[in-house]
Amino acid sequence: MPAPAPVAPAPVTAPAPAARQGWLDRLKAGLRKTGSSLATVFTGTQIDDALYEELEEALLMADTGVKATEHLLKDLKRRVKEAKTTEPGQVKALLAEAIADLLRPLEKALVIGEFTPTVIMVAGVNGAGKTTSIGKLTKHLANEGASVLLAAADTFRAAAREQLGVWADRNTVEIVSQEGGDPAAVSFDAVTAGKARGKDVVLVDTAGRLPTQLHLMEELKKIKRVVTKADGSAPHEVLLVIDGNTGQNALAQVRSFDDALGLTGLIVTKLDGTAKGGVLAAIAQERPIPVYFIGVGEKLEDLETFNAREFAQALLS
Ligand SMILES: Nc1nc2c(ncn2[C@@H]2O[C@H](COP(=O)(O)OP(=O)(O)O)[C@@H](O)[C@H]2O)c(=O)[nH]1
Ligand SMILES: [Mg+2]
Repeated sequence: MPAPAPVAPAPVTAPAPAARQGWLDRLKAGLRKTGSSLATVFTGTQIDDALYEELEEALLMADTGVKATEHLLKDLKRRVKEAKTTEPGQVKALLAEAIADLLRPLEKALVIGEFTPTVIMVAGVNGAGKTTSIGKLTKHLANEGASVLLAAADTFRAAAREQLGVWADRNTVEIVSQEGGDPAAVSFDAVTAGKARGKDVVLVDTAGRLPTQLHLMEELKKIKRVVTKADGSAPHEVLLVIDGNTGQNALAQVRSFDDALGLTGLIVTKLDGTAKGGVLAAIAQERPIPVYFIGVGEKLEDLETFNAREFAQALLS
């Protein structure tokens, strides 16, 4: 069998404008809980200290964190002064711009095709949405013509292997899985197989763990080392999946996993129905790791590329 032609390096892009509009509506709906308390701040008739105090409180309640809240208030006051704004409604629009500017460093596309395969390791706490996001991402990649191999390195529970297997079947991609196997060994086999079979992407699903479970964090480091043994340039991406509902706790996870593994990107899930969507601002302020994708639901199409302006506007719409 001839080796498949390598895909040229390309960002995993956003869908066509019509589909993007549908996504924007879902994003707005998803962020409504976070946004509604922010929006009520601007329903008064004056721009006064009370407005800024209310805004500070609303930002903190949305888990924006003290530092990012301080930064946003200062930046907003400067913008209000510059624009000589007198309408609270206009202040809201200026806040959207301030938030977009703060979040912009998080905007980055996941690029595949530079390496064959591009090896992507996925980590996070239990239930954050790792396996679901991998399933959605596989679909995304397959749509763009990339061949994907899944590695079931969450070997603790049979159910976890089966869950990934369902996503593999649904997307008709291959999976490397081993009953009761060692997660590092499964990852090694998958990367080796990905190279031999000329796959474009190998996605490694790992078991959930807390940063405080030091032996499990060591295991994760071992998986990373062993992946490098299978392919000297891998892993090309180390992604952390965080549950947007966990607010400031998610920020703590970003810090710990980054210290342990050196993260290259984030996937933020469950932004639908959360009142803590401000956490992205806290991440931008304190540990600006690119957000490749955000999730606003359980369906396949509910994972999309992150855009700072869209996010800020959806938040304050
Ligand atoms: N509402 C919502 N649920 C999600 C999202 N992403 C994942 N989930 C759900 O979260 C639960 C845990 O997901 P799973 O992928 O198994 O988490 P894992 O333990 O990190 O692999 C499942 O019920 C998913 O359907 C999201 O963006 N929004
Ligand atoms: Mg899982």
